[in-house]
Amino acid sequence: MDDGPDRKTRAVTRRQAVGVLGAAVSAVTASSAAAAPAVQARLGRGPASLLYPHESPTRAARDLSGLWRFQMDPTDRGEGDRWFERGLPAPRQIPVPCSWNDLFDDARDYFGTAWYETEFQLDPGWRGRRVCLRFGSAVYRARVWLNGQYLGEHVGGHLPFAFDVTGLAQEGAANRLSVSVENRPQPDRVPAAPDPKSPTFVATDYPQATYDFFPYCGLHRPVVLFATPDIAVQDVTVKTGFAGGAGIVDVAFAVNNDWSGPAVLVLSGGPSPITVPVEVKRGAGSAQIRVPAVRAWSPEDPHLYRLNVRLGDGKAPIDDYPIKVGVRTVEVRGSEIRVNGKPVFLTGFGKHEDFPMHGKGLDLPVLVRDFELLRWIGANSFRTSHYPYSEEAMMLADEYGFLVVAETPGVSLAFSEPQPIIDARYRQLEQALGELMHRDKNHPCVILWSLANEPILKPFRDPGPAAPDAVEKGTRFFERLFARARSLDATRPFALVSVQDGPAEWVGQGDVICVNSYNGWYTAPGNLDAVVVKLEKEITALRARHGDKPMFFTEFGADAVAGIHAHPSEMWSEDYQADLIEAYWRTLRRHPYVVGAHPWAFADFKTAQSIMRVGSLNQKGVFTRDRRPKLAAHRLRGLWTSART
Ligand code: BDP
Repeated sequence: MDDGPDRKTRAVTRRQAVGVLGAAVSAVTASSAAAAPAVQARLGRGPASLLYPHESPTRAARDLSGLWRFQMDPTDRGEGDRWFERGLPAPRQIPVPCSWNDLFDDARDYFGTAWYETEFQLDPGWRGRRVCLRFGSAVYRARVWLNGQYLGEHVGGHLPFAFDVTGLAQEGAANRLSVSVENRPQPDRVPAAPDPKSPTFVATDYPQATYDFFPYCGLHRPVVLFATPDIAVQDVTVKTGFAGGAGIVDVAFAVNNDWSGPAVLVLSGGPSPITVPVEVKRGAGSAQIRVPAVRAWSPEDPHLYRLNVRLGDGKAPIDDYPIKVGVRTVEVRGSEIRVNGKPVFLTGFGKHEDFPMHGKGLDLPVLVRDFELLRWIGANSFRTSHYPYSEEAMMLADEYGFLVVAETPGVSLAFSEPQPIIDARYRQLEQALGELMHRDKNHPCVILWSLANEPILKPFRDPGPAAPDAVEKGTRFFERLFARARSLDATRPFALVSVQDGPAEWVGQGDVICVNSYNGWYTAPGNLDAVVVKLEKEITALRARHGDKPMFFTEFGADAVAGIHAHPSEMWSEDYQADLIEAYWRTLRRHPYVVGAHPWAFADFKTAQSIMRVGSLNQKGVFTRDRRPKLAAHRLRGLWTSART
């Protein structure tokens, strides 16, 4: 069941068994890392870089998005029958990227293995270059073959993985790419599914998940083929700050193959480009760039500089990797979150990647429209609830100047299960956290890492008691996770998002106290008068427990079915939703140490079927699923664009 260490062993064994170790391939994922070193050592190029495949004079990329062949494999016979060699026996067409669930009637509630297959030609202009294959996200586990040869696998959705396919992808012939993807509900995954064999299991939803969104699956983000020189920039880390009126940009980068030699950093976007030479030693280079009269990145002026990391001594670079840089600082000071030294108040929402037909597939028009609507309503921020969003979303947030709370897929972790299950989840979550922080470390928009959403003592719908040591188990889990996270980034604060009344020992480990609070809905439903009284009590209790740490209400709200109205307002009406959100807003704004208010949610989104979710939708969106404003959207716009802080 555990996708962790076992999987690694299996990957190695399998590779040896089918004799592909001689192939020029290397898989670069934590889960397949064990398979890679032998191959990498011989190639000397190291693992494929996970940097976003931007093009430059030395780099080219080809998006393989489009219609692929697709076949479900409910009995898991595809590998045994060598579909990766023979081709899919009875395929239909599927768009990539996209979830499969909304496309085919028989696939909506299908979470088992499904195969994707396509062919591509290699650009003759890429001859002699290193060629890699990169997946933006596959939910949940993907296994990949090229021309019948196994490349490796990646476990966990929402994060990129890549393979070196130099020499294996051939010029002058069709190259067949085969991918198997599965998203089986399992208790030891993150997010987890409840164990139907547990004596306390009660099915309340279909499909039964532990979290409140539909478990869409498939190849959700672009699959890209990209070419680089053999010696290339492998990774870049940018940290920014200020010294007087100047900006400080610290750049550290890695070059593969332990390369040593001259390089140059070029920062443009100011009055004139700034060039700093660097001596790369054994694959590592670093330098500081001073930017006089810097234009800081901020929500009001999201200015982005462009940094080029160029290997070589000048004219014709060996490699050139471009990245955008926003110069800004973020810190928690007393009860404030400060950006560039100034306190910010976060207005915005928790969102979802969710749209009819596409499911969780990357949809650029929806992304742009969402950001336009966030601007229209007066939001300056959002949370990537409850998993990492696309890299395109993060790049666009840099451009729009949104402040982003970047969240891991650690939603609804429960701590009454046996320790081996908790340990397996820990391993998976630590892997996802590392991959997320590595992917998003250079985005100025990311101002806070959220390690988890609503960890709980026992699953919500489990009628039994929580394990007596559940609090302690969770405390240990989060101590380890926070320590790991803090060791990876010293420039941003960390938090976990707690559910109303969640253990103080868990949320208290964060630098910001993030709380989801549902007075007027799950507690005191329908009673608007009680909302403010209960909320005030909650705020007082949190303050007493957590001292002067900033407090951030990351969720509150009510379902509203668009078109239902009531006066006096009542549950499920647009009026009630608007009134409840306004009551929260006015109450929260009375407390100077509350630094953010994010109504849940930005837009209605698809869920499992249940008696709680009309139309299989969570309707707490202030926009409908097709992005039409409800009354609450207009109300918020009034509050947020006049009461700007
Ligand atoms: C919160 C969860 C969120 C749910 C929301 C709700 O964080 O994912 O969608 O409740 O029930 O507890 O609407």
